[in-house]
Amino acid sequence: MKLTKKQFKQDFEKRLTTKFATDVEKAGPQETLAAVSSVIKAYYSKIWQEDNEYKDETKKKQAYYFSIEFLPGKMLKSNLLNLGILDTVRESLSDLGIDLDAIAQIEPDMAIGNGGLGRLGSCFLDSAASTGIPLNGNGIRYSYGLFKQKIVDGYQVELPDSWLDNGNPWEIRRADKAVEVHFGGEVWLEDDGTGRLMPHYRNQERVLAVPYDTPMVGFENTTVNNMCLWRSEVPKDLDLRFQNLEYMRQTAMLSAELYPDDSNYDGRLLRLKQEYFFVSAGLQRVINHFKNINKVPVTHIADFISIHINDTHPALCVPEFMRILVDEFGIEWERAWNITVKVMSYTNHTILSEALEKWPEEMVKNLLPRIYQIILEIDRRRTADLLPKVGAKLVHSTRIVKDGQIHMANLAIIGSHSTNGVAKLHSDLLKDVELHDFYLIYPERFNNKTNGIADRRWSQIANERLSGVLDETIGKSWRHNLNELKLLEAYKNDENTLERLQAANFDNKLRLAEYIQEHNGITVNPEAIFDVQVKRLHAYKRQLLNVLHILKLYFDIKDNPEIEMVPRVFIFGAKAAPGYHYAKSIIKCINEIANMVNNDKDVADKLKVVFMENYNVSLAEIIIPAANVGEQISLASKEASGTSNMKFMLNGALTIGTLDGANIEIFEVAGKGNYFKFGLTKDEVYEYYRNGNYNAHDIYEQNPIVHRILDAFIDGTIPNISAEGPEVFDSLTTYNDEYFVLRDFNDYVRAQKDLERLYKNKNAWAQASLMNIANVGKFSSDRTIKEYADDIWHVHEKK
Ligand code: CR1
Repeated sequence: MKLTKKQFKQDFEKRLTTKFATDVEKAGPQETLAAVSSVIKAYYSKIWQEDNEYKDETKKKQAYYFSIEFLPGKMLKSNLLNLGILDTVRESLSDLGIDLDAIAQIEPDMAIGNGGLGRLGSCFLDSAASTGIPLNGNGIRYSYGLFKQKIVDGYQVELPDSWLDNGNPWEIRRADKAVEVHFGGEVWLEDDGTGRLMPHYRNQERVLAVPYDTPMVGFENTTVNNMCLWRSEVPKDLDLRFQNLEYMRQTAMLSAELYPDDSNYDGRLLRLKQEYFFVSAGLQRVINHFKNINKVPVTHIADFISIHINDTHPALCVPEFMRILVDEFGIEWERAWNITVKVMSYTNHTILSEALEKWPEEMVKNLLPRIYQIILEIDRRRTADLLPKVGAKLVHSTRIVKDGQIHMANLAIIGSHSTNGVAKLHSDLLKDVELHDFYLIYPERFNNKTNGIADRRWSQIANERLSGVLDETIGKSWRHNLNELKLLEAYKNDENTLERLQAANFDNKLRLAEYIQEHNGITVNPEAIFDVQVKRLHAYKRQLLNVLHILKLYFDIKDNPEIEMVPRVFIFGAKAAPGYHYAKSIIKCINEIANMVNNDKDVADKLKVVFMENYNVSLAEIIIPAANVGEQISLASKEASGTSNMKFMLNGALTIGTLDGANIEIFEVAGKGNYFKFGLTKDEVYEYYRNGNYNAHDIYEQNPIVHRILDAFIDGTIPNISAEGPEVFDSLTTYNDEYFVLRDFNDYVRAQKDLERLYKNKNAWAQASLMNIANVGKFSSDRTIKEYADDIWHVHEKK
């Protein structure tokens, strides 16, 4: 949009008066932030309204991304950037003595997601809007987002994230579009007089679902899509019999809290309730909108909408959509089923078996009696249909209902026309191993969509220094199309460019060093290698492998304080699920090792270890641009894709990583010599599984370095881990090292040495860094979302 400084200042000052009864001089930072946001909202609202009208008039097909998590982070700068007014607003505010960056920093992160899965959803919504693809989000407006992590005495402590305390300037509450969602009670079927069986209900619990719309503003275009988040409330006309405290509490709880774990499942009823809540509310709204806009029979709905099931949490879309078509529109079963399969598509995000959702039949039956009947009927008809075609074995292994449980992934695959993984390796594993039986039955449904990132946030917003250098070197076309970064390759031997790229990174390191000084009280040397591992804490991600290597370096120094070594700062950021005991023990160990190393005089500044509290999207925006090295060291086959790996690459960090997830594709495009690869391949891992011949204890016995490092966990060398140390030690020895940490240790050390050697050669390192930036284009989520739009949803870009 076009905006002059004069206009903005006028709008801003007026807003301070009309909305906050104050002025530039007297306004506090919260008021300033609220007034700026409110003015920005007015700017995009017009575009939003027009785009909605355009969509309604053209009646083009739209896609809906159903996800129980989103992780947008802060929105102010991203909205400014996308509206094309970031510089104008920054300068205007600066004229008034206000620092935009300081104001932006106090906006709370919108953190209604756990990690990669939620962040991917937000990258997709950003990219869809920015490429003109009509894709809308549908989720839950949790009053409390992902917990805030505090480190107390080295331990993780969880504090509530009440992110809505000061209001949310971006959302619009649409009370007029509220719908009801029903739970429990009894259901029975009665002939409606025409021979059709219709459901009748008694004693159902009613919950009001109120939508809050948050705009997804496209980058310098006229598209504004919607992220609809549902809040649970008590219906205003509620029958007095239901108005008891327990019911009120439960209803409020429904949208109160994000489930703080994306990898373990402990069968909480509330979670199942949340899943049905946003699925039912979302589908009702989508279908209501379809009815209002299109004067065609609902049997044509697959030409107008696509519903995406993001991981299994929204898999109830399948039976709920069937319920609406069959019970409410009276469509005959077979026809309804064909429509449902056409409308639905599903993404799998992990092969970890503990994350595969299964719900006890009893629970589904009691909470969702009609949905339960529908699931049974889907399962019954499919079994009858397939038995003669594929045989009992395949039918059984792929059934939705078995062993007293409802298998949600099976429901999602069977009820949709597309199942995709999130990186080549992961999609292959789905076809060849994890979902092989499904692949035999429905080969045409399986496909791969390698993840991507909203590159504008991770470069233009998070790394203005680098962006500036890129503009000066290759022009600005890369800001619209990340593939244009390829132009940078021509400068691979240009010393001046290499220097400026490294200088930008150095400035970011200074910024991070300052943050670390302020928050951790640790002084780090900005000349050191900034070696970063930021992601959820999980055994399969192997933060522990990183830790063992740190201990190795520490002992090298202790043995020989004069040793030559490129100084290193190891930086961790990681939240552990509150109930994941082992992960929390690792956090404690990292913090105690950090204390030990950082305060050891022999070490001086050769080695520093920093655990950064409360890793989240906005902290990532400070850390990643300052990194030299990104650690992507999961056991091959376990990390479905990873997305921070792409963010590091975009910011010029080199990856040290295993052949896992999207690392493989990153290595392919970064080119030889520009990354550090180590460790078992997925085939080798599966070979061990087949043979059952991995023996971690042997490695402990036979490798003196490993022996010494592991002993440090139990012999008092590392202080204050008398409970956690033995736990870690046992996990690696007695319990045979589930994720092959010890098996990969030597090769990891080797790769780390290669890395150090390259870093000593400043020019060669800078070239490798440049090559990473130049070849990152593939990992823009603009590319990913276009593939979803073309291959799965068949929705089209606005021209
Ligand atoms: C995967 O672990 C992937 C993201 C987004 C995660 C990670 O490798 O990048 O999804 N899976 O696709 C997940 O959270 C519940 O599963």
